Amino acid sequence: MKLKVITSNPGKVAEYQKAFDELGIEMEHYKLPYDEVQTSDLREVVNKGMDEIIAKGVRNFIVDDTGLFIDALKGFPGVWSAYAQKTIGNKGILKLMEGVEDRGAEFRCCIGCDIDGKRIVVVGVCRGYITDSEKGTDGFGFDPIFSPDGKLTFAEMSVDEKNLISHRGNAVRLLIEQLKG
Ligand code: ITT
Repeated sequence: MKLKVITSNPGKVAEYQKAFDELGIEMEHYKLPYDEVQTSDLREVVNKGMDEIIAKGVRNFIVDDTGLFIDALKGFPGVWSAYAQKTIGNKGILKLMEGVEDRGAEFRCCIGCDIDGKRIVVVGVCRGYITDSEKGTDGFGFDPIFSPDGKLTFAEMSVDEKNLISHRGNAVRLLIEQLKG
């Protein structure tokens, strides 16, 4: 079976492909722009996006809305993560965090899956720390400045290593549990 991953981000597709390999489900990178509503709720973004995609006649797909929520910045960039990444980037985030002692942060990943006419929406979380500098060249987005255990950043891990502990990996495990049920 095949699932479309509707995203502009090829890094997400690579992570989904690895995570679904064991189930023999093939991921197809599918580019279909959809409206990401401005709300503080990742689930709402995903549900509204799914309604729009289904209204366009596309079925059997995954959408993913993810944010990095930094404790000391009261959850910023959170739902504005894509905008923050495009404008100030990782260097800008590190600048905002200069001299800040509390480095705690978490990624939240909301997955919406449309499969055989059913809708499953799950959220996976990964807590960790904002590093002092960018480290590593793998992954994408905030990976070089986020470390789940204060040692390696996600950008210093392979896709398999990241999936084992990441927000997306945790969300996929919840999704697979529901798919099996
Ligand atoms: P789509 O909306 O087209 O799927 P996107 O990359 O904009 O692609 P999000 O809105 O979910 O996806 O992501 C918000 C930002 O967070 C964006 O800049 C991503 O690069 C970044 N991001 C998402 N998942 C991430 C991860 O696992 N590791 C690091 N950064 C991530």
